[in-house]
Amino acid sequence: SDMEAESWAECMDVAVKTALRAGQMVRVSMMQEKRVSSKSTPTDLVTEADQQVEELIISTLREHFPSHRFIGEESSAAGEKCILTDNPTWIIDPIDGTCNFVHSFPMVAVSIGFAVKKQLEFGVIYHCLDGTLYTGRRSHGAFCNGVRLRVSKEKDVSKALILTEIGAKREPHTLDIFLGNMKQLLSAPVHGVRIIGSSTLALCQVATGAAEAYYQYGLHCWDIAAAAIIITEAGGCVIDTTGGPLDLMSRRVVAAGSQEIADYIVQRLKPINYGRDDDDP
Ligand code: 2AM
Ligand code: CA
Ligand code: CA
Ligand code: CA
Repeated sequence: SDMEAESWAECMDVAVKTALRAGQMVRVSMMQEKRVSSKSTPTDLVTEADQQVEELIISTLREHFPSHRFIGEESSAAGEKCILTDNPTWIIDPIDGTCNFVHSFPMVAVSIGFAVKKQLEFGVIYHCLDGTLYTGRRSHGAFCNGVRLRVSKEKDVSKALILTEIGAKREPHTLDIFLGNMKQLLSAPVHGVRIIGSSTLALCQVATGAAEAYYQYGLHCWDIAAAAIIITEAGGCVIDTTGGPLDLMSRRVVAAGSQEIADYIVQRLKPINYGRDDDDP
């Protein structure tokens, strides 16, 4: 209803303010000494700041919207099911690019997505170090610092700049698939491949048209929720790596400016199977 649409706009205002505050906290923490530990593997890093920033975001949002549900990377226990219900749900990555954060490599973002009835309503991504704010709201377009975003119209993969990431799992088998996919792209040949260390900021580059596509296997719902609505609203295509519709829990995504380049990735690259976010633990 109109009243509901109105209230989601209010949620988005709160999301923007909260992302800016969280981003400020990330900037400050980045200049201080970091306490780093690892989670599932030695390269799966987490810092005190990840937990503190998530705590700030969730407590702020919960104060405004006590009946809503919250899914956040650092409050989702390892191996625990991550279930998206029909209830209004906030999907939060407090620091996307933790490894960058640890090294003070300036590609770090706060990502806040919001879904109702499992449909994304809006997303807010704040690039903490250059102060760029990306937003997208269903049926209202996508913006970067207030400027309307449009994806690249390029259809030819040999003229594409492609982005991906390397996850924390580095088993020989997954590395072989990763390298096979690299070889496929580099010999297509695409113009270039970039790995910037932040899934959400990489996805924002697809939304602005600075890159033609992004693909990744192994990410979680908090890595894609906000970005998916931003790219869709910028006219892009966000799908599952099987070619079907995006499934936030599938841990796979292909985002592209054009269907043609998305199809190329679906057809020519080999997915790595990491299971689902909502798998039984
Ligand atoms: P994070 O920094 O929030 O953990 C590079 O590591 C990018 O991929 C980051 O955006 C990171 O998010 C994300 N990422 C983390 N773990 C991953 C995994 N297992 N598979 C794929 N991407 C992952
Ligand atoms: Ca992480
Ligand atoms: Ca992330
Ligand atoms: Ca994170």
